[in-house]
Amino acid sequence: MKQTIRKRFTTLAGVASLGLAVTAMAVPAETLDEVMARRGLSQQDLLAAAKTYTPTGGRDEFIVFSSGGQSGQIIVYGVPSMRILKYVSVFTPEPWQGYGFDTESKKVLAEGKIDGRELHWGDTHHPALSETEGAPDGEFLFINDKSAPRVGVISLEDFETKQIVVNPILQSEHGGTFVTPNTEYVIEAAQYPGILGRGFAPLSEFNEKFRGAITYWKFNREKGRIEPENSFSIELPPYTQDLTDAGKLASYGWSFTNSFCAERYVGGIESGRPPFEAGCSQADTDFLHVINWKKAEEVYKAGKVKIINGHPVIPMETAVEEGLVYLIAEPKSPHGVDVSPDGKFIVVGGKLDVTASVYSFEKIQAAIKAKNFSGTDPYGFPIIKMEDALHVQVPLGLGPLHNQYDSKPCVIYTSLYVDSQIAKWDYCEGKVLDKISIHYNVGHLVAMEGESVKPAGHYLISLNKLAIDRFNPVGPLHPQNHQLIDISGDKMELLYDMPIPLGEPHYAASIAADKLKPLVRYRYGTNSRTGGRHEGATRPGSERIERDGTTVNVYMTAIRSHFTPEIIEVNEGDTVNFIITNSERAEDETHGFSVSTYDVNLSLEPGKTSTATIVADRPGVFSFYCTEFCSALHLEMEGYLVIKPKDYVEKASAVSEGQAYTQADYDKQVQTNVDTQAVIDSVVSYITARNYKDFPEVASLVEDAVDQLNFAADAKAKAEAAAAEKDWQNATLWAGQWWQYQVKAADIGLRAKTFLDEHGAVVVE
Ligand code: K7E
Ligand code: CUA
Repeated sequence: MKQTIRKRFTTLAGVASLGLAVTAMAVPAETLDEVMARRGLSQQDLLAAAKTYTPTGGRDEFIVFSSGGQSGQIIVYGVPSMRILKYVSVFTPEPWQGYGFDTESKKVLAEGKIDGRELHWGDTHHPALSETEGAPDGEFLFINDKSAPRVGVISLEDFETKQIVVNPILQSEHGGTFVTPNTEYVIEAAQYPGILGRGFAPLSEFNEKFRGAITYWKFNREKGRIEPENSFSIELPPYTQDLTDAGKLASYGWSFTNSFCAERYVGGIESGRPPFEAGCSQADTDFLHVINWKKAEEVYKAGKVKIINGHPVIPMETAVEEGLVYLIAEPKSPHGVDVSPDGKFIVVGGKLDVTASVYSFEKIQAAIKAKNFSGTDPYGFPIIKMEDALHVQVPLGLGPLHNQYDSKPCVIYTSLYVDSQIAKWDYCEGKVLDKISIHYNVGHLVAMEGESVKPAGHYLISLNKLAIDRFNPVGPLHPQNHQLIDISGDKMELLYDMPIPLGEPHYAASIAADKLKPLVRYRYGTNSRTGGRHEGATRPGSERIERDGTTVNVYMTAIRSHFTPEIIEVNEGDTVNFIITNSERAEDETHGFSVSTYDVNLSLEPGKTSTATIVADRPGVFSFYCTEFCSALHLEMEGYLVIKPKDYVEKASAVSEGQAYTQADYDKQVQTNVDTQAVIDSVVSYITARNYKDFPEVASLVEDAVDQLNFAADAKAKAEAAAAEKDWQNATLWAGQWWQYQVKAADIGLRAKTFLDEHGAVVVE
């Protein structure tokens, strides 16, 4: 290993001392025409490639947050490159990021226990970005779990899950998460009717006892948390509420929720009854729920609620009395409901119908004002006649599901599930403009900022349910297929297929990349899950092992390329807390921490403090190491957890080393270090002769290199002190450590130099 580093380092040093790297004139092996012929590519393919290909170091224009379906995660990728950037784990452990392994994130996952039961997955459907005045602001992200009624809160400072709230009254949900235009509330609507508060009633009492509901979770932006104590729900009939959207601008203060199975059918195929699918799609219409949440907020604040499982719920009678909820017939089994950018129209996809229905908010309000109702439903809610609320109904094709808006006025895209197509149409005039076939069976689609008051246009992504023949086969379970479509022209153009091997995508939210301002490093000693300082944050020099009865607290630091401490001795039966701070400031210098066979796995990003706890129930000598290839001596970033058996009797003896060093060894190492320093000096003068301060990336690399050189000076002092004592063993080893720090400093320096060369730095006086 050492040999290799020395060799590589000499090469680097050679380049550095030349001052300029030599670029060879490259002769391409094939011409563009030859490549096209060999791979069978058309001009159109080439154009599509040019629209998505992002050269090394290039960045994307938009960032998409896609639901990860059954994985309980969120997939983050860039558009137009379709490169996956991250998985954000919400309801499921994710080892790489230590989520569900460190104590801090375990606490977040534990918030998601339902009635005391730990859940190991989530069915994520609808991510929603926090909004300011109806446009995504890049601060927070929310997502629901359909299977267990939960909502996750993610901060986009670090793309980590900070909170999971459990809905106290629902059994399942689907119409979440959707936010109101200033993220006053995160909306979560029920799916399958149940007993509010998760109690029991026989299915024979379905109409009387089973209920739906919609929850308005209060979001506190300062704290970055949902406040369950300031949240409320509205009780609804057992109509199987589905998707939701919040009104905006013209319809601010209102929200809209679909439903299916307004027939309130209860299946029972096993006893000879027709199945749910028949009974739930028999009637021609279901109900669009039109809800005045602003007024509901007042009713809740006035205390006109019943408390179910500790949570305030506005009862149906009150909702009727106060005029909070109106129903409008909508074509049967609809799916998406999407409010237009100006808030004036609400578009509902028919799913089992061939039309999309455009409702006018103005007409709805006029009907409410004139009390122009066709009657009430069995629970007393007034019903607005469909024809009184409709602006237009447009036949689009088979299975209209979800809608997204373009930057062009009146232009909307609707997925056609059965036809496997996307329709582009004009919802003001009610006419179809274009259609494109996709592969296959599209569910949701996402246009860039396509649900905001000001959609960004450019791209549309089709989130497909099946991939069938699009990719190399990998067994019966196929990857999902996200298809990128160019919508900048009159005709939609398919650009790219992206397979995702994680879970079914439902919805995705998108945002202009420049609105995101994530952290590069944490403030020193941050508990990333609370955002505050970690009580166990440890500075270099104050690492320690503290025992309190049978609990051992190990306050550690991690930095290239060692942990302090490295040898940790405990007794069988002890509880050991490893509280580790990554003391790096350098960008992307993440360390991992694992303890063999003890299921310990931490991710320590620069500045972060994380904790892992084990009960030392198996005596032995357990290696621990860093799991991220953080530096040339990453493999040496190791240590031992010594768990002494209960009956072990200590024998006093020193560590016996495998190698003895002499003065000659010491002198040789010192000579290497002196030579190395000369190289470092030449790199430093190369950098400082240039306008490096104009490049923040380089300025922080220089900061990091200075840190390493300070560590080198410290090791040098230790080496020289040992040499003065003629302790050649320690003198040689400390001189070696001095050299390690030099190598890191030189490595960083060369990275900085390359950056300056590639970004046109100029010589300054
Ligand atoms: Cu899959 Cu919005 Cu849950 Cu439609 S949902 S596809
Ligand atoms: Cu730290 Cu590898």
